[in-house]
Amino acid sequence: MSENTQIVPADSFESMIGSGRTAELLESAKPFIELMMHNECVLRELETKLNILNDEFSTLYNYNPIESIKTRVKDPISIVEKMQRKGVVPTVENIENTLNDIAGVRVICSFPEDIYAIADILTSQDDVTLLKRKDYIANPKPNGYRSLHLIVGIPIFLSTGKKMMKAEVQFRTIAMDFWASLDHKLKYKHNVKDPKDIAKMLKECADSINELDYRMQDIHNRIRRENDETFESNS
Ligand code: 0O2
Repeated sequence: MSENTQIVPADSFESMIGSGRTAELLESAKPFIELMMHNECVLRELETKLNILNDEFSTLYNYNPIESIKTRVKDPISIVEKMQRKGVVPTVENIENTLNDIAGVRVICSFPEDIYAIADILTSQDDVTLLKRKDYIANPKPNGYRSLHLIVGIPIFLSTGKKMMKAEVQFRTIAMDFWASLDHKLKYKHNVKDPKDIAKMLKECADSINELDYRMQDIHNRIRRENDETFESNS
């Protein structure tokens, strides 16, 4: 079965099951299942790298810059929908070449400065290549969405050898994540009475959250500075 096979041969799907050709169906799905497995591997590698950095910060500076890490492999329906939006036939090969976010990692940081620090350290590692960077914190989307998005290239090591993979890493503060979850919900609620008004309120909240993030950052920096000064004067 070639990698050019469409992942969902819709016309033959039911007839294959109906005619007892389940084995054939499973065989045809193998390249896609393999692709999903490879993306799970990338996620494990990235999650380990990020956890190591967090542990190191904790040991060296008594501070955890990462609050939490979420990972997900994009679900098949979202993959097909995104391919359709991009006007590309969803073969396994095309999916691999077209989509950068089949593997997705969301890193929730305490403060904006942590986002840039962790992103820089991650992308300076030998086996991580920065392929694309979208800074929606410095340049928020018109609706108020803020996050730092990186597309990274990273190898996984299989029995057959090394395979280069891609993943999207989204960095946000806790407050940005709180905002994005509510905004995401709005996307799927189609019977909201006044979506424009809600969008306006969300934009106002995004701006307040941004101000709050930087005020909290200032307080945090001040506490650390004063703590360091006290430590130095006592030693
Ligand atoms: P899901 O389920 O979250 O993965 P490109 O890949 O460059 O062709 P794309 O994919 O639009 O273009 O890239 P972009 O702009 O970097 O955004 C991709 C992801 O960022 C989205 O994934 C969301 O997770 C998140 N995102 C972007 N804009 C918004 C927004 O306005 N609100 C919220 N809540 N999230 C946003 P998906 O594929 O939409 O879905």
